[in-house]
Amino acid sequence: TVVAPGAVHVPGWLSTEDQRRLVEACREWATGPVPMRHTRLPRGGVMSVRTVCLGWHWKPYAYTRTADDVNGARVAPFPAWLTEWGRRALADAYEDPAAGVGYAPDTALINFYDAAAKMGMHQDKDERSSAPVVSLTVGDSCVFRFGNTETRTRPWTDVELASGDLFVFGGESRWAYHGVPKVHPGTAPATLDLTGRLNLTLRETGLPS
Ligand code: MD5
Ligand code: FE
Repeated sequence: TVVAPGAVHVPGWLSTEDQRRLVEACREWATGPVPMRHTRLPRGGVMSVRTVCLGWHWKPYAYTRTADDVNGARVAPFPAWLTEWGRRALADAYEDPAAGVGYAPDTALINFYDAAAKMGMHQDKDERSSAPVVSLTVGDSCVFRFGNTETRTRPWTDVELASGDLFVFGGESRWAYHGVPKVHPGTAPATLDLTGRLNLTLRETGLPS
């Protein structure tokens, strides 16, 4: 479903097997060199989601290779199989085999939402690349709020994102305000053995490797 120019929602994109693989990988990354945790914001706030990053560490509001606020460790590498998933995601969402060619995401932000977690309306503008963001959801479903590029207020479109869904944000949608106002607790497929929602976003930072 095309939600806006460049913004495409593909429900049920991940097979059950791939969802399980992703949950298993997230469990390992969550206890990796820089453990999953609530990010502290420079103005004193604490994010309600818990985050672990691959490739680059997202230190609000910049990317670094190490997480000095935690333990100074270098983050786990961005795996080649996620690059392949990202290329396949773009080709499928844009129904164009060429759309994924050359896509080279170098960071993944993995956000874990418990029943109370939310993400306020924001733009993702810490990347210097205008390449699309690939978003994958596993676990509980949620309300995803897709806004506009001008303001963090209406007009917006609320979309239900469920386990296995793909969302691609490219073109002008890359810079739209967006957020997650609500998670639906207990809606994860039983086979995942997961309480809560995991969201992975694949991005190109545009930074020198
Ligand atoms: C989530 N995560 O569901 C969302 C999915 C984040 C974040 O917002 O920053 O970790 S990513 C949604 C996204 C990315 C880039 C552009 C747009 C949406 N957009 O234009 O709507 O946890
Ligand atoms: Fe975002």
